Amino acid sequence: MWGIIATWRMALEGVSESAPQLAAGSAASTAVVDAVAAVEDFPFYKSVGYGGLPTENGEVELDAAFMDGDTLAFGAVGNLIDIANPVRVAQALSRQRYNSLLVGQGAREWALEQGFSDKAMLTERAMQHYRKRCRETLDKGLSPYDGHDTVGIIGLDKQGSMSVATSTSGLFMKKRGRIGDSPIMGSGFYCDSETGAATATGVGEDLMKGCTSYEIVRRMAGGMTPQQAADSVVFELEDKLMSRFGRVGDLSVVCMNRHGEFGAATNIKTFTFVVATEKQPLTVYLAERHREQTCYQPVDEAWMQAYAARIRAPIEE
Ligand code: SD4
Repeated sequence: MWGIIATWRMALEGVSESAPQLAAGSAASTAVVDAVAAVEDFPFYKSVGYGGLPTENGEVELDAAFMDGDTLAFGAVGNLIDIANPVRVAQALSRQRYNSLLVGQGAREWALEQGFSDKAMLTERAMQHYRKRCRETLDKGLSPYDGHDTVGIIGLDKQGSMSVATSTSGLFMKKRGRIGDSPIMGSGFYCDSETGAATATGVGEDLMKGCTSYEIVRRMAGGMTPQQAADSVVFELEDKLMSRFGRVGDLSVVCMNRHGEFGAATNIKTFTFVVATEKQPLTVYLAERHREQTCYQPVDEAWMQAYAARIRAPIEE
């Protein structure tokens, strides 16, 4: 059995290249890292890698992670500036015995020492978004944190190995130095080939309160289906935060077990994910919340076209 599942429609191109490779027997680690790197490289995805949206200081600080479900080795970077593919740096760190999570200047220096390319990650288009948001925030008092999306991809290969990788520019207009859940093992991602893997997207500050990805994997190990684990973790965390913290942000997750069965859960209106397995052709699903349960259906052609137009539309400044 092989399978791959990813947060958000933006993963489609990367997943469509990695899925046939998994079908042909290649390793889950390569499949997820290559698919995430494809999202990082695409300039029109404004929340990951090149073209990602900046901090309130106008700098692009990127977070990424990789975890190998066979060995439980992980590597992660936070606030990485101007390195082409943060996810590849994270994977390289997972091969080190120590220093698994590096941030800021130290992460950048290590990446350069290892031969990763220096690349200016702030694009003119991202700056247009930034200038527009600065003005809107001044005019209308908008929350600077609206708008975000992290790519998280889980792979299962024919040898039974699983891996997960994440990458994000984090929340738009975040403070310099702020790190979300995406490079934090157990919150933004977790993977154990003996059970399965999970990855999250949404407001990192809230996802971390539930150690969301670890908790999903733990529930799958306890016998829940991936869908039960995803729904129960997301909705219990939402209820808990509403009653004890008084508010809750966006929480969305995808997961897959070692048999290639998958689940997705969200507390928002439109969460998309991409999945392909030996049994299921490549599909983009639109997930919606129905009370304490997440339902999903494939997106239609009109949706895909509207999406393509939206991400490339000129930004009116
Ligand atoms: C963060 N979880 O930095 C990320 C942002 C995100 O969908 O996923 N947005 O908090």
